[in-house]
Amino acid sequence: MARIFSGVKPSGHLTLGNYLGAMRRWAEVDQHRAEALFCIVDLHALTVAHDPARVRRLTRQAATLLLAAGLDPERCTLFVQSHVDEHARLSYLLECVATDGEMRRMIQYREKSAREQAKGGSVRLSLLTYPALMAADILAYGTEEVPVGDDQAQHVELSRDLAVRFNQRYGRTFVVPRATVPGVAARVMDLQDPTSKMGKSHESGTGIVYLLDEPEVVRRKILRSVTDSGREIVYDRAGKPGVSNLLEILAACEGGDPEELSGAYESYGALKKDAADAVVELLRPLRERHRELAADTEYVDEVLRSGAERARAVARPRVDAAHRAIGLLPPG
Ligand code: AQP
Repeated sequence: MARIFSGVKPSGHLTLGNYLGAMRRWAEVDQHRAEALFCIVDLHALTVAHDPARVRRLTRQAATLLLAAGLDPERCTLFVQSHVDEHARLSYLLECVATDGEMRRMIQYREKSAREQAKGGSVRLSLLTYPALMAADILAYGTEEVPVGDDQAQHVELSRDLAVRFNQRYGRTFVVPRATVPGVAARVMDLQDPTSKMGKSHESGTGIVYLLDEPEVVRRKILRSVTDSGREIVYDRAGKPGVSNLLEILAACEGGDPEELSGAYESYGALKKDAADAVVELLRPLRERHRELAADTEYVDEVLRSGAERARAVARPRVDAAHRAIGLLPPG
């Protein structure tokens, strides 16, 4: 059985992008066909200015939403990254294998460090090094597949490079993973700026559909999404980013093909209305289940506790092996 690992970062409220790009597949497909581990990667949320109480709150909220989305603790392992020390233990070893140059080439580092500087803040060293931690998240589990949105493909590529380099230098220790991205909605774009990814920590709240937005709010955001110049409805991500984004969202909700769907519409208004209806219906059961689960924090905490225990048992032997392979004397 294939081993799958993926994660979500509690750096903001989860979005439609997180759901369509990652979470939905984890629940509907991945946990049924593989030995799957899903993680709330809270250490990654500390790489930019953060409020400690908010990160804690968002961590539990993300876990609750993942369960509401259909992750089943009997079928997969759901846990919090900081509860399993092996991630940080392995991350340092991978920093000793990675180079400064390859870290600086990461697009997310370049974009987020520019954003932090534009806000007048300083750039945390962890923002540069976190791809090594992400590689540790993946490699610690002998992961073969990493189901992610398109924006994370570069980081998975780096994880592959580090696994290969470590194995060549110190002996075969890691499985070399690969990213899998969804065919549709691999990169849901901001409704107000369809040339930028819909990101949970971005400022433009009206361009981002949050999973816990009220249905009227979801509808309003989609109906007010920016449109491209010209009136024709064609699927062309470069030339018509606004309409293409709506077509992708609708296709992802209904299981269709964005190009084929474009033929069914003659006006932006009709497309926006159908996309809004489809997203509201898609999110309705998730919101309802979330409301039930949010009232039972003890259950959620117990899932996370036993998930961490299982994850630790899987990760520890490989991380110990990496320590030995790289030259560290095991404790007596
Ligand atoms: N807009 C998106 N379209 C498709 N997939 C997306 N994902 C995120 N945004 C989109 C996928 O969701 C998973 C979890 O994402 P993450 O928590 O690691 O966050 P991120 O992708 O780094 O960026 P965010 O959500 O925008 O957060 P910030 O603003 O803090 O960087 C991943 O598989 C991701 O690909």
